[in-house]
Amino acid sequence: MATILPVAQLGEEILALVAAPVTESEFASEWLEILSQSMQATMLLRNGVGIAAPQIYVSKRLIIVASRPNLRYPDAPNMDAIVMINPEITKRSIQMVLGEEGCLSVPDERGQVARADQISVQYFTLAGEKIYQDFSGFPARIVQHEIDHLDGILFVERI
Ligand code: K3U
Ligand code: ZN
Repeated sequence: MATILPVAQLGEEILALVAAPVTESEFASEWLEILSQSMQATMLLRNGVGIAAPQIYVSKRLIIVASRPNLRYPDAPNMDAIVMINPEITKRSIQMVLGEEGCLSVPDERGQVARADQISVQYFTLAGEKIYQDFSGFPARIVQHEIDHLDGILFVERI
């Protein structure tokens, strides 16, 4: 069974750091597998739709994105959780959209954030396979929010 991890809260130093890339020797490792399972279990327990490694006190470039329909985004797609390692946005639409965000690290606060409506992302899987994938709407918003965590940025700084 995966371990539920504590989530770093607003004001803690780790959330302001730029996270280090996952190295080639870490791909396909037991450590990365266990880390991603614990992140996913923690995200699900807290009812989140995403999580980034720095939020559980690991300053590494790994995120999980798990869109599902919710009160604010009833038409959001129900996606299997995607683990993205060293994700990079390679293209973003000029079109920006305002949408509500929350954060497991910022309790009881929601806000309207402008994000690119469509993005192209390059990332690696746990096995080290390089993936190119396009996202739009709510999933694109989650990806941008989580990559911000890797760069030490919280959504409240974008309101
Ligand atoms: O499910 C949440 C939610 C909040 C506002 C609108 C829609 C859904 C809880 S907050 C959440 O899941 C964060 C998780 C975090 F903080 F760990 F990254 C992800 C997120 C929610 C909404 C927009 C973008 C990202
Ligand atoms: Zn967050």
